[in-house]
Amino acid sequence: MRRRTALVLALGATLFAPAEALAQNPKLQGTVGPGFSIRLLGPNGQAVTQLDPGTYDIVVSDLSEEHNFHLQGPGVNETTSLEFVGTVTWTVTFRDGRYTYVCDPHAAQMQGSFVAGDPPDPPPPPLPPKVQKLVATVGPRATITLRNAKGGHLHGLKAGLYTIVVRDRSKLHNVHLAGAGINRKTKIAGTGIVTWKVRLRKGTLRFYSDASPKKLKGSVRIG
Ligand SMILES: [Cu+2]
Repeated sequence: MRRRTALVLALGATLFAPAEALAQNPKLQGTVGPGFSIRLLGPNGQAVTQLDPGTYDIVVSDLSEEHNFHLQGPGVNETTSLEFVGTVTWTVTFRDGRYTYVCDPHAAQMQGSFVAGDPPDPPPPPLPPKVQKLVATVGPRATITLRNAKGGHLHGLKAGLYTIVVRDRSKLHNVHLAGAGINRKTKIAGTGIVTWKVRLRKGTLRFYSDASPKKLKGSVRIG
């Protein structure tokens, strides 16, 4: 045994610089359980938040049957099973990117993450919900429509905030929107343009003229 080690070391010394031949993968210590805790510590005993890309040995102590340790990110997807209790070592190579470790059944409360190298910027936060625009038109002939801002037909809408531009172009008809959380109308004899800001709820939004509610009518599903 000793002879073999010596031989490997001698070979290593000729093939590599000595420091590289003896270099070991840096070690990280992952622990999950026994309570609702999950950790990944670096050689200094601090939680890992930033690493250089490269190959690491991850020693994972899974201390609970209720929890697992799942490490995921670019090029890496390692997990202990839920029932497993014990210690495993994974040799993984981190490249530039973001990595997360979670207990899968309790991912909301048992999770952590770190970055390796110089990852791409995180995606921007989601924009506030857009107020969508609709256009309701009655007249000048005996027609009523509810369209999107580009004049396209509606095939169902999502519940949410809407600006509805109401174009009443007929002195014989009005626009009446009812259902899905609203009930508003223009005057039959009047004409003009008004804008209503409304919050549409799930249901059926009906639009019709009160002068001819069976002929000038339509509806759209709000889902
Ligand atoms: Cu868990």
